[in-house]
Amino acid sequence: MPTILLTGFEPFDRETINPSWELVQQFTGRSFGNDYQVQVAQLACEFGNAIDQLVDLLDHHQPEIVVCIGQAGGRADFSIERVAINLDDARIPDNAGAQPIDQSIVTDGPAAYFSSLPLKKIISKLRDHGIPTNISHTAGTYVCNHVFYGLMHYANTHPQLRHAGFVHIPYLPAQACHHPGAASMSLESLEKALVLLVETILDEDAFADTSMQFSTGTIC
Ligand code: PCA
Repeated sequence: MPTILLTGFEPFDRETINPSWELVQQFTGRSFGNDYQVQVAQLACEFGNAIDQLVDLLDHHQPEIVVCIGQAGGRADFSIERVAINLDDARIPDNAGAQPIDQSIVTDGPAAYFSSLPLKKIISKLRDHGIPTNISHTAGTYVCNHVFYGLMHYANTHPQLRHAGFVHIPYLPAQACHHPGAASMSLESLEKALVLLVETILDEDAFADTSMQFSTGTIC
């Protein structure tokens, strides 16, 4: 039975919840299509350990599809990350107290990897359903980018992992109450977005459509 692995993170930076884990837990025991079984897991917000946990999960479940999800407090959109870079540069210590600065994630690894999710199709589908979403060109340089890079590095040598990527999500409303002015997104909207995202990936298998000709680029 093919597997879809969804991961979220434990809380970090004095938060008591992490929206990514609140979201991913909603998918426990679910399936998609005729036979895609979902596995969910929580990753530690720790450099090194988080990738070790992820690699154990990948080796164990051998998923075809992996979407790792993390909190991006302050962002307004459901953000599909496009690129993971080979760099740790932590503004704050992780949950184990580590604070790597200007370090490679994989020594001699490529500078960056691109997501293998059908980004434009996902954006288009979610927008059609009224969910504020965008492609992001940086997952930062903290634990989320670290895990994203580790995931794509693994995918690079495991072709059976056909679609892998990372999504950053806003605060939940309960968190935004403690960050006046910060954007938030309800758990219901996040759940709808993630269902549509997975359905779009599965739909991608049915037909190779190259017609998505719209830009989500930025100009500095
Ligand atoms: N967000 C952090 C790490 C864990 C999380 O949910 C990040 O964006 O790096």
